[in-house]
Amino acid sequence: MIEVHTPDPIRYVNEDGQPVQALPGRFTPELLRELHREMLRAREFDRKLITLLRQGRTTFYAQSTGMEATQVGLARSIRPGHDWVWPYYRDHTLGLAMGVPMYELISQCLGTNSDPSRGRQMPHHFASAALKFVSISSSIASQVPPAAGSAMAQKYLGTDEITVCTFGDGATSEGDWHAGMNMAGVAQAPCLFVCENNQWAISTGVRQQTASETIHVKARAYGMPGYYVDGNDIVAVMEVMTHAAAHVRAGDGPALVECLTYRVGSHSNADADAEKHYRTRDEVSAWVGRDPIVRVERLLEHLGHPVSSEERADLIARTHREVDQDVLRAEATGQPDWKIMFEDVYADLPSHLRTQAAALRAEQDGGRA
Ligand SMILES: Cc1ncc(C[n+]2csc(CCOP(=O)(O)OP(=O)(O)O)c2C)c(N)n1
Ligand SMILES: [Mg+2]
Repeated sequence: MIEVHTPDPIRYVNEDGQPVQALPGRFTPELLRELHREMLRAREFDRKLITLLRQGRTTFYAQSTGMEATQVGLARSIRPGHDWVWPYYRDHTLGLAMGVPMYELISQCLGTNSDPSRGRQMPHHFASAALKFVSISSSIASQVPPAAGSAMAQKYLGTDEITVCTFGDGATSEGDWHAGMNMAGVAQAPCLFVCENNQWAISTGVRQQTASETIHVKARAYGMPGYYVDGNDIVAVMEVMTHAAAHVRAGDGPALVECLTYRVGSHSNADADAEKHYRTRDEVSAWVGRDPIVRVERLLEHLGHPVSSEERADLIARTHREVDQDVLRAEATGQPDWKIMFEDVYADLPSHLRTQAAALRAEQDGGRA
């Protein structure tokens, strides 16, 4: 039985990889290895994308290093392609684990012709129509009211789909967050709200963010259960998330899960290095010591199924090759033509956009048009 509103985060495995309560039977060494592979793939994706950023091949990226257990664990607890997901900008690890092809994600980051949004979205703000993974918005918490609306529609239509809405700790101070939580609560709509509490909102620490003791306690005010989980323990994340998703799918109303984790790297390339000014080296290294990937490695070792250093190195090399090949393939498709800026929104272009398109054409053609 998973308890609501626990004072401490629910946990199954401690930092040393030792189970602190009986591991549910489904966590076989095979499954744990699979989860380990997915988390490590996402970690290496982060590493490679930061290199691309430094090379100037993309212009924005927000890493999820340190938060892999939260995002992979969530992906494993819902029905990808069936449930609707309203994510936020740090959720590429969730997307990859749900099955967004790496090529598509890289194409979006590079804004090439192979990018489904064809360069018209901010880099790293991808979407997947096939997986019902809604286009990411940079505006904090702006996804929360429409996610509540999406869940209300599901209830109205009587489907067994649910809506999943993710956000950071900082998002919970936005008016949109409260409006969306309230609407979902009143309508008893099937929405699973997931707070990826990485304890910082750029330079604002979570203690400056709210006077509430925790984030999950806020669920009470909106008439839904709140769960508190160790977001660096993938076993705990999957157990709690599966339980909360079942509650939501059963028609028992929305739920909030707060995953306590940590953003190990900088907020984005916008504050690379700046984080040295707002948090201590000791705090960061304490959380590096609680790495979710290392925790699964230690657990596997404890269970007698260690991941060998060769296996680990091979997995890393394979991911790097995959990224390298996808980057070259995406870049070979070329950059979209400027004209597509004016396409796909209006059937008939309004006059002010026609004027702008003509002015741009004249500029592009050096006045020949
Ligand atoms: C409405 C709005 N206000 C401010 C910002 C600037 N901003 C971008 S990211 C961010 C921090 C959000 O922190 P959190 O929700 O905890 O997510 P995290 O980045 O930590 O994953 C802020 C304030 C924004 N994008 N949108
Ligand atoms: Mg945060």
